[in-house]
Amino acid sequence: MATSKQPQLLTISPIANDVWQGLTASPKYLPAKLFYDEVGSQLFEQITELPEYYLTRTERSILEQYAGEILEAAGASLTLVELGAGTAAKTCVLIEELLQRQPRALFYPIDVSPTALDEAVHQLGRRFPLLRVNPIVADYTAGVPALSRILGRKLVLYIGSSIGNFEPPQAIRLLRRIRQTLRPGDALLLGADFAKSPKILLPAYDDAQGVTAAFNRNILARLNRELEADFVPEAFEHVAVWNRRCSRMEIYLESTTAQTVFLPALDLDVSFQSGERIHTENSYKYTQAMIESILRESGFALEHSWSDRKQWFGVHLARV
Ligand code: AVI
Repeated sequence: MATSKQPQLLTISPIANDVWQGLTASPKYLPAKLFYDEVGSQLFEQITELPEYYLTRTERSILEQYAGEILEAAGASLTLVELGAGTAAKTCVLIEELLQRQPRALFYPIDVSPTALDEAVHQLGRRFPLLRVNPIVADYTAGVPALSRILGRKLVLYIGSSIGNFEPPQAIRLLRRIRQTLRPGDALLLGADFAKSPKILLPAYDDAQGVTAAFNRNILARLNRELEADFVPEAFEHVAVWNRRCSRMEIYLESTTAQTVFLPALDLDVSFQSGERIHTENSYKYTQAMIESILRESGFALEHSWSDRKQWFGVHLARV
C-alpha cells in the first residue's frame, strides 16, 4: 500500500528574527525582552531581593507609605488596571487600601504570561474576596484596545520601573497608546527610577553575588537552548556602565576572547573580537523634568509625584 508523504513542517523560533537582527548588526545587540524566559524571570525575582538592587523595595516602601494619598488623588470608584502585572504581588498594598475606600473593586491585570495571571487570580481571590479579577493575556507594549471597553473610572498602574527599559521615543509611543484607551478623569500611576550617583547605580546592576551577571549571561544560554547555538556563556563578561549623557545604565556581554559562535537554527556564524560587546539592555534613569516631559508628550498631565526620603525612586500620578 502506498503511504502518503507527510509534508515537513519547518518551525521557526519566535525569537529567531530578533536574534538574527541583533547579532548581524554593528555594534551587536540583543533585545532586553529576551532576558525573560523561565530561568531569566526567576533570576530577575532574585535580583529584586538583592541588597544592591534598591529599586523594588524603594518603590514598595513608597506605595506602602502613600497608598492612601495615591488613591485619594486618583479619585473615587476606581477600577484598577495593571500593565505587565505578573503575579500582581506588588499591587496588593494598593488593592488593600482601595477596598477600605469602596465596598468592592474590579482589577484587570495584563500580562503575556498566562501562568503568572493564573497565580494572580488565585492569590488575590484568596486574599480579597470582594475583588473581581479579570485577567487579560496580552503584550501591553502593542497597546491594549480592550481597555477602552472597560466602564467606570480607571487607574492604570505601570509600576516596577519597566518604562526605563524603553528608549524614550518608544516609551512615549507606548504611553500614547495607553492614553488613547482612556477617558477624561482616568489616571496613570507610573513608577520610575530617578537618576542618581553611579556609586549607587553601578552595584545595583553589577551585584557582589553575580546574580545580575547570571541574568545577563542567561540570554546566551537561552540562545543555546532555543536556537541550538554553541555560546560558552562564561566566555562573556557582564559589564554595567553608567552613561551620564543619556541618563541610563547600559548592560553588555563582553567577549573575553576572539571566538566564533554558530547558531544552526539561523544558519549563522557570529564572530567576536576579544573585548567586543553585545549590548543587552538600557535602563533609563529619569529626572523629574524628563518624567514631566514624557507624560506631557503622551497626552497626560502630571498631577502629583511621591518619592522616598533619598529621592531614589518616584511614583507619579498623571491624568488624562
Ligand atoms: C525590569 N527592569 C525594570 C529592570 C531594570 O532595573 O531595568 C531589569 C534589570 N536589568 C538588570 N537588573 C534589572
